Order: sequence, then C-alpha cells, then structure tokens
Amino acid sequence: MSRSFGLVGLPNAGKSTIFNALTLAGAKVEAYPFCTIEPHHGVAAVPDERLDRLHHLFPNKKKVPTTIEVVDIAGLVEGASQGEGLGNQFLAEIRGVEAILHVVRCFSDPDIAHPMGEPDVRRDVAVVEGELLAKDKETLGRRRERSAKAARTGDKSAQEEVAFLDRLLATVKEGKPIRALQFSSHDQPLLRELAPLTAKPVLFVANVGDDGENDLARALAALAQENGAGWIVIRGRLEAELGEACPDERERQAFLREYGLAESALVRLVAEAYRLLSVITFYTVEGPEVRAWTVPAGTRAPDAGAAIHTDFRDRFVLAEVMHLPDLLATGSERALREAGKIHRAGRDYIVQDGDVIHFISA
Ligand SMILES: Nc1nc2c(ncn2[C@@H]2O[C@H](COP(=O)(O)OP(=O)(O)O)[C@@H](O)[C@H]2O)c(=O)[nH]1
Ligand SMILES: [Mg+2]
Repeated sequence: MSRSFGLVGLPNAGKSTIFNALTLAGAKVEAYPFCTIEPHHGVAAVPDERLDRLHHLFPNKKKVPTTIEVVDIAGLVEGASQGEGLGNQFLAEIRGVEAILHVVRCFSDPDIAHPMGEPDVRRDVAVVEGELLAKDKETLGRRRERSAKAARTGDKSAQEEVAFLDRLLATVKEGKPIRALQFSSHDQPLLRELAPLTAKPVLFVANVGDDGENDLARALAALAQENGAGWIVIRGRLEAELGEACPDERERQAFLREYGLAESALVRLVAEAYRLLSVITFYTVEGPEVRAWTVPAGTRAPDAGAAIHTDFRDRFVLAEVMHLPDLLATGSERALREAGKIHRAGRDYIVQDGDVIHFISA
C-alpha cells in the first residue's frame, strides 16, 4: 500500500515546487496565489538502497519499489475554512491523506508575494493550523448535532459518540490539535471514521532557498520540536529544477553532492515520514519480482502477508525470514539455507524492518 501525504501551507510557500521536487510530475508552478486550481495527485517511487542491493542478486527479476502518493493542495489563507479563496474545497482533499506535509516558506524573495508581507514562521504556521482547526470544529460540530439527536432517543452508542465528540471539540476550541490527545484502542475506529484533519501526523517542511538552512528554518525546527513534530529542510526550487533537468536518479545524486546534499529531498522526506507514521519496509522475492512493502511497525507475519495476498493471512502456515545482510553476504538464498540461516517464523512473529520474507500458505 502506498502511503499518502497532503501538502498544505500558505500560498507561495512552495508547495507545488516541492510537489514537483518529489514527484517530478510538473504541476503548474507560478508566482501567483491560487494557481493550483485542481488538486494535483502524484505518485513517487521510493528510492531504496536495500532494494537495489537485493535486486543485484536477482538481476533477471523486476524491481518493484514502494510508492508514496502526494497531493498538492491549494494555498490556505486566513478564512479558508469559511470558503475564502479556494481553500475550503481543498480542505476536503486533505481528509483522505494519512499525514500532512506542512510547507513553510523559509526563503525571502521580494519578487514572490507573501500573503502577509514577510515570512514569519510562527505566524504563518498558526494561520494554516488555525484553518485546519476551524474546519475540524465545523465538521465535528455538525456530527455532534446529529449524534445528539440520536442520543436523546436513548441510543447508547450515540451517547458514547457525543461524549467522544465533546472531548474532541473541547480540544479544538482550545486551539489544540487533536493529535495532542491520547486515545484508547476502543476510540480508534470512531476516530478513523471521523478523520479530523488535526489528528493527522504532521511533518514540517522548511522550504529554503538555494543557500540552504537559515534563521527561518531554525525557527521552524524549534517550533516542530516544541510540538513533538518532525521537520525537514528542503531546497525546493533547487531540487525541483534538478528533478526536471536530470530525471536520472544517479545523475541527480551527483549534482546534489555538489551542493553538499547527501540525499535527495524525496529520500530524506520518506525516511522522516516513515518514522512519523511508524512504518517499516520488508522485502519479498517471489515469481518475477523483487519487491518492497511497507507495513506499520509491530505487524505480525500473517498481517504483513495480507499486504501481498489474503491467502498469506487466512491460510498462513509459516514465514521464512532472511536477514538481508546475511543474504547479501552469502549471495544466494540457497547458501543461506545450507548455512541454516533462514528463520522459520510462526504467526506471532513481528516483522522487522529489512526482513526478506517468503510466505508459505496452505
Ligand atoms: N526565491 C525562491 N523562490 C522559490 C523557492 N521555492 C519556490 N519559489 C518560488 O515561489 C513561487 C511560488 O511557489 P509555488 O511552489 O507555486 O508555491 P505554492 O503556492 O505554495 O504552491 C514560485 O515562483 C517558485 O518558483 C525558493 O526556494 N526560493
Ligand atoms: Mg501551488
């Protein structure tokens, strides 16, 4: 399954630029607020060195990486939740994504209008979060009205729902995001159904100019740390231009190194985002494919198998687990088997990041 991310931020923060840098999809980028008339969806293959090395052992098979889906959402301005600008309709777009990439303008450029004059990290972040909070207040409030009606007829689950919604609404009204609350496993299904925007994990993206890190980016890092959120610094324009000029990943890497960047924005973003979402990557070598998969950390073998085929869960027998470094060192599965280094795991086995797994079903 593809992990999905929605780019939010003020107009001209650099969302479409970063979208391009990530997906090389060529969404329209202009120094004009609201140029993203339609939300843009892009899919990027996740560069993965471990998958590359595994593929080297099976050069005749096809390499299938994991993917991320990125949605470029139009700029939110103050009042977007009330329908100002084009923001309101796009807030609906965010509802479907797993996590939010909050792009914050950390470059100064007099030629590129800022909706409030000059970049100010704390204010700019607060405006966008304020709109997300306002939207949650509205949708949760409407839901509460409906559940309250049902609750008055004595419906027990509706009464529980009202109590739950009151808890969420109190938080939002205090100006706090719902992600700041703790939830029991009992609350999870309803929370998933309501899908409040401020419950989604956030990764702050400091969009800096070609020179890299600066005071604005440092201010954003401090803010992210105060909120227990992740952050990364991206030279959006530079990376988008490189992406366009240089579609070959290896060539691009060489250019990046010239700019003192060890890894592309995509690689760094995926690493941070996977950490934020607590997902891990495992690998399979089956049929014609060498393939990477992502599952939540803590997933048991049968459920990981279900990502591939439901038979691997419903008719699970065992999982043969190889340690990637062992496989790379011995150079073949057969050698690994002879060395007794293939672990036969049962249904309680918790899949580890980097495992190479054969699922066996009845
Ligand atoms: N000077 C400078 N301009 C940038 C940078 N990143 C993006 N821009 C420009 O800012 C303008 C708005 O960017 P865009 O990605 O469309 O912003 P969006 O409204 O958030 O989607 C475009 O003209 C970009 O080329 C940067 O790092 N430095
Ligand atoms: Mg845009």
